Amino acid sequence: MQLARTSIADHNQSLLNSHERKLRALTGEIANTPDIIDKLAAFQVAIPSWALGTGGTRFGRFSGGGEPRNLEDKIEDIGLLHALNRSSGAISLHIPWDIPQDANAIRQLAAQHGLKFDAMNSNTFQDQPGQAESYKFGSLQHVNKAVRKQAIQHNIEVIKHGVDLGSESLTVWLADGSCFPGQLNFRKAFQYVLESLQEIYAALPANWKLFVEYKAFEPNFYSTTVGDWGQSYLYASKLGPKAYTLVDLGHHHPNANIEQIVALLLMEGKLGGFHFNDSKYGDDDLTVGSIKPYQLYLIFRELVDGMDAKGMDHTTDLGWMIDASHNVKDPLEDLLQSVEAIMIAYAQALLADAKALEAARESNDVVAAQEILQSAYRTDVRPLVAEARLRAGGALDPLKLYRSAGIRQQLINERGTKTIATGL
Ligand SMILES: [Mn+2]
Repeated sequence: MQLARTSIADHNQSLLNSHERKLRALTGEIANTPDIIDKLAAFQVAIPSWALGTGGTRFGRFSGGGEPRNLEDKIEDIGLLHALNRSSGAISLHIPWDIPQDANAIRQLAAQHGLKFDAMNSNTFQDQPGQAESYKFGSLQHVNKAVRKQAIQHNIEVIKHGVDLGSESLTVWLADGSCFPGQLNFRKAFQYVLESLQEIYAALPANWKLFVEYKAFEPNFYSTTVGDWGQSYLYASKLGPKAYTLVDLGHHHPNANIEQIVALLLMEGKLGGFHFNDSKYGDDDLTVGSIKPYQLYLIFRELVDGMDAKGMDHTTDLGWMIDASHNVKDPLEDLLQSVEAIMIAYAQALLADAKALEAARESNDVVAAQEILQSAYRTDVRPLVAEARLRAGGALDPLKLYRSAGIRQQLINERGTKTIATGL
């Protein structure tokens, strides 16, 4: 289904007076709102194809109705999100869950919805039917060369699918590691992964980037072979200029200072991509900004600061993607909430007075530094985010329109109540 332009226009008309009143109050207070609104309107976050179906846990999965049945449906769902918020203009695919039967047709369909193909994701954390070798004891780290070869070949296949679709990056996340002390020779595992990544790196087209994603634990619980940003940085540095670290917010030990990690990776020119989600305990993959919105803001502050220090383009120089999934919300509503949380944190980060903050630091005025940071965080920037959406042709209140237009019911009518999206 496609959202009629008239329904967005009618919705916006009904909220316009109230919106303009709130916006005027903000623009009267803040000097650089035109610049902030332009940056917000340009910012795009990729939606992962696996987040469009209801996620599950180790214990069960409770599917919702009208879930996408295939890649075409997934693109249509992201097209709906993008029509509503104008900030979801890219899709991140997972292979083998989303292998396109006809890459040209898929490319055209995505273009019709104004969508680009963001990073491709490989999968060596599961065995697929008919696969010769098993990943039970790892993939790129495996002691058996035949297993490593199979995993390398799979990643090269993923690059080929990505080239056909116009993607320009590959994200490698490995489940490799060990569950028990003594199981693994750490140095050998590192070397095998490095050599395997080198073969994958050699297959990258000239304009491509390789993102090495780290994760501290799970599914292995004693060691992970790309376990933290230091290890990822080590791989990325040894691989070469096209390799970068990818930070997933949920892949750290509890209370890790992610904003500091981000600042240093940016300083070294090795931050490539970002996976947004939120968590209370581990890799909970909850809605962005639902648990720790202040941390999200602090991370964005470092992102903006670090990118500005290097003259980077906020929209295009890093890969921005949501990586979340859970089992109690309508996935499309959840994604609208996540994108909104990202835009709010970005707007607050743009709002913070960087010059005054630096001056406070230079004079060791700890109190002033905190006041400057928190003053931006405590500003209700939602009218700025809504204004950016309005100017880009989106809805003033995407979630409200999604509900009032009965989009989920229409999807159920089209696709049925018992559809199950491919993926986890
Ligand atoms: Mn991730």
